[in-house]
Amino acid sequence: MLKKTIINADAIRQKFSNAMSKMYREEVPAYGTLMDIVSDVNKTILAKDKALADALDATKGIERITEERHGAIRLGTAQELNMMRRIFEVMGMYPVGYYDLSVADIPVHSTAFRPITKKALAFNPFRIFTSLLRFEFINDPKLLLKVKATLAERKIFSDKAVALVEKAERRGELNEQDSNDFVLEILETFRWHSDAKVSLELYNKLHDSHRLIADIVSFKGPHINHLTPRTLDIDAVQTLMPKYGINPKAVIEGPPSRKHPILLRQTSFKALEEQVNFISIDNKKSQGMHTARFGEIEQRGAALTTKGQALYDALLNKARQLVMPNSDGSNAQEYSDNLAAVFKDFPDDITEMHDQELAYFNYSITDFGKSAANCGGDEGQLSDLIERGLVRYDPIIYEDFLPVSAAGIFESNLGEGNKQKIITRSNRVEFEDDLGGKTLNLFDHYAMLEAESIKNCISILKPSTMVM
Ligand code: OOG
Ligand code: NI
Repeated sequence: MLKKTIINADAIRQKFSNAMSKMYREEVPAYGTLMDIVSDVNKTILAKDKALADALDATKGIERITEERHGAIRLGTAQELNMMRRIFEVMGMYPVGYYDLSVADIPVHSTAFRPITKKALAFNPFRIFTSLLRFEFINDPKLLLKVKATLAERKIFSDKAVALVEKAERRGELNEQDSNDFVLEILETFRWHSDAKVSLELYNKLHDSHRLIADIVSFKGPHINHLTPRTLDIDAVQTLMPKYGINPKAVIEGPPSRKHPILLRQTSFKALEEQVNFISIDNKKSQGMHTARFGEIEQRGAALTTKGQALYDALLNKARQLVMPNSDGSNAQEYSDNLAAVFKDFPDDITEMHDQELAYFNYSITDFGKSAANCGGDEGQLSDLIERGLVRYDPIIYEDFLPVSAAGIFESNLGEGNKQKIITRSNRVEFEDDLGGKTLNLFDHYAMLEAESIKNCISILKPSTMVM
């Protein structure tokens, strides 16, 4: 993977994440309310659940929780995606994973830009789910020409932003003043604009083709469409939202509630209806409404191995074949009861998940292990070291996304009546061409982190007959 290291990337990312959060709080006040609910729920959980607090501490997770969030943008062209990659690189964020959303009749494919090292994640784990429009799914050739012409005309990065990216690439860092300017300039790319780049007539045509196409093509830039704080108890937040006047989507996406969370559970609240000024033709005022921006929360659990992921996919499919959630919430209880019943086949026990190799784990030396190491090392197999309490393992938290869940989030905010069928065509190679770099493979990455943690334990405890 193309990977440049900018010396103060972590600090720039943190500044940017905070600036985005502040801007979104002003633009979408319900996001601020959601942040407050999440923070209260997280505090309550940590006070109650000593084991969770310990596990988070062992993986250095506690401090990052309240700061943690992801966002999403949707881009129109390969050039935009390419420049975006360079911008994120300045902030130490790299493209991880390839998500083909055409499987859910959504005309985009995506990656998530995020920090990848343990240290960078612990410092600030800000992520941006980034989608690129796929022209091949626009069937009307005339409309396609208009789309291309409209996108070719817009300029989503300021000259100063581009100059600062080039400077960072040349020097390998940005000084304090330049980092502050960089954050301000990039923030502009993500800002909401109520003045559209198209007429109401074209907007309606785009909208009829797919609501997402209208959202991507009609505006001056790729406004941030949501920011998502991480909660330690998503069920609690889902129940609390209506009490604070926020209307959540019908069901939580992803696995059911479990004692030991896996992957990712997400829920969102409905997009705002915002007033838009379209380009006026013949001096007629043309105003309209657009729904794009929403709020979301998520709870993260263990990253799954290919074996665990296959089991998850099979169970989710099975559950969704039995009951699909209605967007009006009329069968929400039935859906979640059914999901819970089907997922009984996924062990909800850390030892079993470990021994059946369903999840990835971070191995670390216990306090007892540290004193043993100080006494000149120990010997034995990894399993012995664990049994004797010298080494512990904790699930590696999943830092990525799930295509089926993402599709559910997209859909809940695009509304009904957009059931145009798309022929699935996954095209990672084309996406990477447009991106100008490779996307990191999720499973390889988690496996590498696990292997590194084992290596680290071995090098400290130095058992003479280590068998893995
Ligand atoms: C992105 C939806 C995907 C998630 O959390 O799965 C996403 C979008 O609506 O642009 O953010
Ligand atoms: Ni999201």
